[in-house]
Amino acid sequence: MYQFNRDDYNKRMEWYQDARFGMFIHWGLYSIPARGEWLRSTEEMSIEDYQKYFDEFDARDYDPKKWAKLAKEAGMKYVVLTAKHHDGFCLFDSKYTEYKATNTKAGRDLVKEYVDAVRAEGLKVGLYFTLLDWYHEDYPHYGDRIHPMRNNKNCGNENRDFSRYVEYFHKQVEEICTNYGQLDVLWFDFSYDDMRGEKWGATKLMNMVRTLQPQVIIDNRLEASGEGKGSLAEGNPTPYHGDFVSPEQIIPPEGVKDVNGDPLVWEACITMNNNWGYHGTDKFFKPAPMLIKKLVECVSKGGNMLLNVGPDAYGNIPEESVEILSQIGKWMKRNHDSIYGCGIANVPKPDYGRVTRKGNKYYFHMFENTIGPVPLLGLEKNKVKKIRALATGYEIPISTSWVHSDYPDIVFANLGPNPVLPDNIDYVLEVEMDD
Ligand code: H57
Repeated sequence: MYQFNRDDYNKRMEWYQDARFGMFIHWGLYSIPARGEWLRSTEEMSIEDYQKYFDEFDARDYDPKKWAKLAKEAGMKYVVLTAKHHDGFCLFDSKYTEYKATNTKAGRDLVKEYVDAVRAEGLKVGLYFTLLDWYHEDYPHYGDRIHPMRNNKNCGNENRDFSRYVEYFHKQVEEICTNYGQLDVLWFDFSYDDMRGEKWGATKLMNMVRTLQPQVIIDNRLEASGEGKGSLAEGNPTPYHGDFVSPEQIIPPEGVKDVNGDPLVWEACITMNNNWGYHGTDKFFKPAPMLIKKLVECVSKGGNMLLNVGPDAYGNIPEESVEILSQIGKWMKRNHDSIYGCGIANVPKPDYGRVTRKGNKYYFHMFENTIGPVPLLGLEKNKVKKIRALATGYEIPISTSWVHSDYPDIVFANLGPNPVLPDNIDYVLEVEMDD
């Protein structure tokens, strides 16, 4: 039986909290209609009408080595791929269903190739697995809040046996935890209404997962969001509590804390445009400079960012995403010391940006310049050892200007006469303090 242990937990979470930046990949049959991964639900589409995408799916350009390289070059440390999304279609070769990539024109286990490729790049391997299943006949149809057949009276639930469904998906999770070597992240999605906790057989499921993959890091979605923030603080979470909080499409305004106000581990998952699965007309991509600042925001609040891409029908990551990732990578290359292994700095947030910290190094992220010398709030004046421009390593002097004589306790940096920052996205000052 799995028993929570604080030391094991801290150890398990080390790489994950150092990593800070990962890639989410949503890919499946829904990438062909290209109207988002929920189209079966939003359009109340039947399995029969969806079948044409199964018949067509050929993964023509699928090359997970390319995905992994892209993630690595963007500075990401881990990748999470949808092994199965709500439509029930499996990218992996499950022996418990026919509804899988192996039986399409793709004709092979796509998850196998993915885990190999991601590992080969030295990245941590994550798999997403949905708790919902709109294909399985024992999953509630009529009257469920989101099932495609929720309004179809002919899809009543009289002959459905939910326990059969639970057994089915537990078996699939067992396959995932058995057939692909060591997994680093397992991302369950999601609980709602009474579909939560023991309804999913959560204790049994987690005991199995923890036995098969003792080191795997698991999200918190076997519970509904917001549940269980006290239990980790008290050291007696439910076995299915999970290892991190998973805010979706939001960066928590004040980070995530337990009932005692102590920081919890969290990861914000964010789409690059406004859809997880490939979307043909959603071109509302977040600019790279914005995403860099949002990553910094996550780290400054003690969290990770899991940034999504939605490969197209053939398996190609959209051009827009590739371009954005390469811009992020360019910044990361010079500034990753202010991200990896960093967290909450416990100094006031400056007007011009944010602060991250690793041990005795503070990273002052400047999203815009100040008028005159740059205040480094929260630092003890006589303990500053040196200040460097992180991207280039050059020395930044402490300011001795008369203009801040009214603020004798604040350390100011002197960036020189140019009002334009050398990096107009995020110029990072690395401040090393005496131990
Ligand atoms: O896989 C991606 C992301 C990581 N989670 C999935 C999405 O497809 C969506 C999960 N939640 C979305 C959502 C938004 C509003 C509520 C759910 C009944 C229960 C919840 C709702 C309706 Fe809605």
